[in-house]
Amino acid sequence: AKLPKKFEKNRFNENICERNAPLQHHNQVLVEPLLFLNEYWTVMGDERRALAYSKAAATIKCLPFTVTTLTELDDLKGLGSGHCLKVIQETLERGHCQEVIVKRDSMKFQSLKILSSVYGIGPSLALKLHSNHGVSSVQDILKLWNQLALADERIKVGVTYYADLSTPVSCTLAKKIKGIVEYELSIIKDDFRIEIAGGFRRGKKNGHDVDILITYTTDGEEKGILSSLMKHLNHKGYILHWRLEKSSFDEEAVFTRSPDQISVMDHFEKSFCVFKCPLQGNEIPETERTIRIDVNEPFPSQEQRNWRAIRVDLIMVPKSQWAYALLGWTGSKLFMRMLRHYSNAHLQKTLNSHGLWDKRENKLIPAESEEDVFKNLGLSYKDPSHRNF
Ligand code: TTP
Ligand code: MN
Ligand code: MN
Ligand code: MN
Repeated sequence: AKLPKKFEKNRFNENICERNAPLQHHNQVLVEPLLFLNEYWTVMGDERRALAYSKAAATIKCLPFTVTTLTELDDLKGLGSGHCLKVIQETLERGHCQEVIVKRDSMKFQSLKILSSVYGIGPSLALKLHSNHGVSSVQDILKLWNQLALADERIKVGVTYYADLSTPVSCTLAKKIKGIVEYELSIIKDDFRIEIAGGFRRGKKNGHDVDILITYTTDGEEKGILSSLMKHLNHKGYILHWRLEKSSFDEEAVFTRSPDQISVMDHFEKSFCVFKCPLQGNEIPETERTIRIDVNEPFPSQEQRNWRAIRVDLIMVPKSQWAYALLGWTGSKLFMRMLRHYSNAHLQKTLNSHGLWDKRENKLIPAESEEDVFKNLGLSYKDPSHRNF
């Protein structure tokens, strides 16, 4: 096989955490069907299969050249068992994959995709609504609202603001939200640090939400601030809905009781919010003027509406955990999964958003910055823009 001279297969395979996954890569056509199948199985509730496609897509994203023949992929780690390769082969040969076309048209998939995109509805509830109640759309949820008796308050919010919440959030709006939070914090107590994490920090132009991390100069100073911040934000009319989660961090519980668990859940004090974000006239996207769903409490009419609903995650972090929290909340989810596996299986250390635990020495390894975290893992530093696995 003719591989570009610079590409060293052994190095590429050595440690997958050392790969670089940029947003713009060389194999858009190949990655697309793999990402679709990842989405398909996520929506259908088969996480294991979804993960296999997500890993295969990530491997292709990291290649520094455009794949033209299957032999160029021989012996590459991360492409999974035969099925991912079949999808790749067919895409190389025919420019598309028949399985994707068939699955894309599946009514069940289309219904579940819409349902699980509603804030508060996950894949399992979506399946229940579809199979037991014949629900296929947001309109169906509205029609059957009383009968379905959905207890989770978030679903009501998710349905009410469905059009807004399914419109991508721009980087500009993310920064506007950050500015609002920053201002209210500065009134409460100075000397904080605030950072947008998530996809925006990885260089994405759009996101489904805004992830905001906050810390103060020393551990403990952050106590009580988040409730106070929510009071201020509510008072100013910035909040449509929120759910506060108390901090449940306990060193022993987090690091020693289930050291092998590969989980994204963390124990920070946080607020899952739906912001009422003020808009300038030119910031109201065209789509919002046409798609709108009215429930019991309808929107003000479009003419009056100078705001939109945006999902915002606010996370309060004790200073000593900041570096690990920033890494964890910057993601991507697959990158963090890879790092946790590597750390656990190859270093005998447990990594999560609170810290890095040395299982042999039974102690935490401190870090001031993300650079420190990478050093502690024995890896070279990776810029957020290369963490788009
Ligand atoms: P998301 O906001 O779900 O994903 P994203 O920002 O990468 O993409 P999008 O543009 O669609 O918003 O999660 C951001 C990161 O936060 C992700 O790497 C997982 C992490 N995370 C935690 O660490 N703990 C949590 O409890 C949750 C909900 C997310
Ligand atoms: Mn996000
Ligand atoms: Mn989020
Ligand atoms: Mn391994």
